[in-house]
Formats: sequence, C-alpha cells, structure tokens
Amino acid sequence: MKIGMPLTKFLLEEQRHYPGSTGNFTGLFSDLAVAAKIISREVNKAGLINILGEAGRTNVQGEEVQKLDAYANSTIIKTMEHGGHLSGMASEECEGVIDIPDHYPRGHYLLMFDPLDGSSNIDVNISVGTIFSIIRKTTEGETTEKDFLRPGAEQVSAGYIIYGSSTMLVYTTGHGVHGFTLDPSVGEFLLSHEDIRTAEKGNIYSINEGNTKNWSGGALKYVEEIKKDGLSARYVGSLVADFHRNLLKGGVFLYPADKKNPKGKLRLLYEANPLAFIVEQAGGAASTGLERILDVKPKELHQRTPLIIGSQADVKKAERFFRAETPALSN
Ligand code: AHM
Ligand code: MG
Repeated sequence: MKIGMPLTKFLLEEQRHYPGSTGNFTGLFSDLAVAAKIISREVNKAGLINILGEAGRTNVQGEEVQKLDAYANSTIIKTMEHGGHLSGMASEECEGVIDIPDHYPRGHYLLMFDPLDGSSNIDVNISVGTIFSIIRKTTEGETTEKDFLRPGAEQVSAGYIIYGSSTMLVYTTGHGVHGFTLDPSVGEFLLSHEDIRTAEKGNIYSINEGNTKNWSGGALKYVEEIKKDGLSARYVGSLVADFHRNLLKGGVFLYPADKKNPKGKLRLLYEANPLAFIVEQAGGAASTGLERILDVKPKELHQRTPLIIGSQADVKKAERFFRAETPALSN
C-alpha cells in the first residue's frame, strides 16, 4: 500500500525501475515540488491581501507586493534555473525563451509552464492551478524557441498543481497518473490518488455557454445533443479546476474555436499538451475536434488551440460533430 507515501520517496522508487537513470529527472521534479509549495503558501494568503498590501503597492513591511501570477512565474524560474537539470524554460507569462544564466549548470530537459492558470479567480477564492510540461532537448548548443516546438507526444512528464480546498499535485511520466495532496503540517506532498483512471463516459460537460453566439455548427449541435442525453453542466472558468473535477468524476471539457477566438483560446504548449498527456494516461482523450492534441506540431511558443478533453467516449462523440461541420466559422 503506497497511499500516504511522500512524493520524494515515490519518485525515488519510480527511478529504481529505470536502471540507467541518473536521478536528473527526480531532482528536477523535486525542485518543481518546492516551487509548488511556495506558490501554494502565497495563494493561500490571497485573502489577506488588504492587510498585507495590494499588487503594485507596498505591504506593511514596506516590501513591494507582486501580483500572484507574476509571483508564481518568478518563483518557478528562480527555483528551477539553478538545479542543473534544465536547458531552458518557456512560460505563458514570458514572451520568448527563458535562458538559464551562464553561471548555472545546464541539463537536458526543457520546462514549459503556465504559472497560475485561471488567476482572475483568485480574488473570489476559487481554485487556480499551475500546469507544466517537460520534454528533452534533442539538439546540441544554444536553446532556441525551435527546441520547444515538439509535438506533445514527446513529453517526458506533465502535470498540474491545483490550489483548492487543499493543494494537490497530479502528474504522469507516461506510466499512469498519480495524485499527491499537500499536508501543510509536514510540508510534504503525500500520495492520495494512486493510478488515477478516468471514466470511459462521463455525466458532466464543461464549456462557457456564454459564448454560444460565437460557436460553430459543430459546437452548437454537440451541446444540444448532450443536453438531450441529460449531462450536467459544470464550469468553474479555471481550466485546472474544471479538468481535475472531470478527471476524477468523468466528463468532458470543451474550449472550441469560435468567432471571437478563431484558433481557440487555450495554449497548446502550456495547457493543452500537458493535460492531454495526463488524460490519455488516465484512459481518456484530448482532441482539437479534428485531430489528437498530442499529434499537433507546434509552430510557435504561444500557439492557441481548440481543446476537447476528458472521458474517451465523450471526446470521440464531440469529434464526430466537429468533423461533420461545414465551414462553420464563416459569417
Ligand atoms: P488564463 O491563462 O489567462 O488564466 O486563461 C485561461 C483560462 C482557463 O483557466 C479557463 O479554462 C479559461 O481561461 C476560461 O475562459 P473563459 O473565461 O473565456 O470561459
Ligand atoms: Mg492559462
């Protein structure tokens, strides 16, 4: 029985299954867990902002207060850059590639992340999350944007941290999906959800129905159909929270391309790819509506994509509607 096992011990046990392993990945992951704990602590203090100071102002100690998404971004960069495991990083919050400063050692991994997804929800005490994706650098020499533009199928690991009623870290390295809950009293992530499997078919659909007027025929007909099937609507507006609920309960999340966002809203490298890797490892599926997310060849760091993700049967059904649609985004 592994339930209750600390993340660091779990990672070391996993590492033993790979005799040639250098421990580099385990080291990288442990650094990420540290960043997650620091961000979690700060997110939990968000309600105290009026006492401690607002972003852009100084707090009672006279320190400049950062916005939480900027804070999460710099925390990950600072925690990860000196570990010696990375050749570079890319963040939803930064325009170009984040270099590793010359005075730090470099490794062979590349980290992509959305530091605080759904951050507009913080002010109202709703769950937000950090999403990450790790790939290997396959070229020699300087790290360039091109090194990051690999299909999601090449990910070595992906995961997210959800800052909710408790903080949880959920990840995969391609051998199932595992969830760890942060025990604040000991400051450790403890295994709480071993080998998560998502339902083949769910009873929940998650989509921003306020966008109906902008939808294409495929989205309109699909949503009409699943309402007839009696699915329940659940939409938090924090991708990590919507995804996490559907992963555990079964369901489908959709952010399709629409007239306002003709390429979709969510980001391929920081949001869609990592969650697609996780959902597939849990037995689910992720699609643009036309193709498997993990097969999409990225062309730019901040590329957007339509996303349909969740229980296998629900995603396949949605795909049938999107594939059947006629040039829907015209007019
Ligand atoms: P963000 O990266 O700016 O926080 O935006 C991403 C968020 C997701 O968390 C969420 O699924 C989506 O945007 C909600 O969008 P909308 O408000 O258009 O429904
Ligand atoms: Mg985001």
